[in-house]
Amino acid sequence: MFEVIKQEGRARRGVFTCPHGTAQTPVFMNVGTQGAIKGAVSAHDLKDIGCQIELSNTYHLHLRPGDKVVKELGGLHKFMDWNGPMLTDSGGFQVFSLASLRKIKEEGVHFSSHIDGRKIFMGPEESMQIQSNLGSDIAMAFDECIENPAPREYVERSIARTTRWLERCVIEHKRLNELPDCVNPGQMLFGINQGGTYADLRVQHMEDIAKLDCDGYAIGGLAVGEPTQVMYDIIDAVEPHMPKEKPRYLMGVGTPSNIIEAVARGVDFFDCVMPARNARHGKLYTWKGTINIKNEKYKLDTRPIDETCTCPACQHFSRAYLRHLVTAGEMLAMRLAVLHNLHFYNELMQRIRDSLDNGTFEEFRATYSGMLD
Ligand code: PRF
Ligand code: ZN
Repeated sequence: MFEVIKQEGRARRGVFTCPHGTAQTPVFMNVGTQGAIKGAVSAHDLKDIGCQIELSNTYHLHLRPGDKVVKELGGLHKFMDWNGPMLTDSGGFQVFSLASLRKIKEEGVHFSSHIDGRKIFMGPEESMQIQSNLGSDIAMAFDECIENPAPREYVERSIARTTRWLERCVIEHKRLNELPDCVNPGQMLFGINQGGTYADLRVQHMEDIAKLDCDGYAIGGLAVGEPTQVMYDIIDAVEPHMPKEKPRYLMGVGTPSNIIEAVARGVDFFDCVMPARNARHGKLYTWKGTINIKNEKYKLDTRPIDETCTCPACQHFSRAYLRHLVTAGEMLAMRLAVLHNLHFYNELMQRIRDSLDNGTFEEFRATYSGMLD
């Protein structure tokens, strides 16, 4: 269930409810690709850094340990001990970004595992079955994420197929939810909009998939090679055609500025590996911009990463100590940096929500958009 409780321009403040609880939107989903957050962060840590929705990947968990194993162990919530809302991506993106020897056919995608080269087939039905076995609260449709730029003719054929795949997803998803041994019978299904950088194809595809009455809709195929302004223009074009009463999710985006700009254009859900990946490279977020903790100038800096931050790293440790841990190659450095950056993203969303509640989102946007990259 989703309810928009307040609006400022096109920006929406909402409340989303699913079988494992409620999330306040706009929301950032924290990425735990294979049942853990990269950087030695567990689901318990997620609670401490303000995470509302955890995101896992169909593709990774299907390869290892196997979704049937996870089902036998009671589902992914129980397996990783996260009892809050959870979304699983369909594999439609990971297959395209990680797997090799890929062949796209009408029935689905044939590919080789990036772990051991084993030949695997995944189509809409398989993706729904895997996500059903994992027992997430939100399953994502099986789609083709087209890299930008792509020829118009290719995009036309691809989105027609992605629509047919969605029709198959809807049927299989319904069938699975009704099985007596279903892990999470209340699992929802979100459709995914594609169409490359062609605004008219994006709109046409959105109109086609809106007819299938999914529980929410995502914009996929952005932040995959196109300039930032093109991404904003595509969101501007598609948004008016997305159902108003359903959540909207911009997949795999992005920097804090990208998120603020997408909220301004009516997006409710986000996810991105960027904060965790940046943390592992020493790039840390502060409300005055990013810093690189490896820099010599932090050698004697006794301040926390950000003086206003309440994360586990900033509450106890100095920049000097963190820099030392990074330089010495200690694993703790990675863990503290990831906790800080994820906390920063969750706090960013909290501040966006507060500004929407207070009717000051446009002021917030003017202050921080463009400043936080
Ligand atoms: N499709 C799916 N997952 C995704 C994407 C997509 O297009 C993207 C694109 N930024 C990220 N994750 N299924
Ligand atoms: Zn911090």
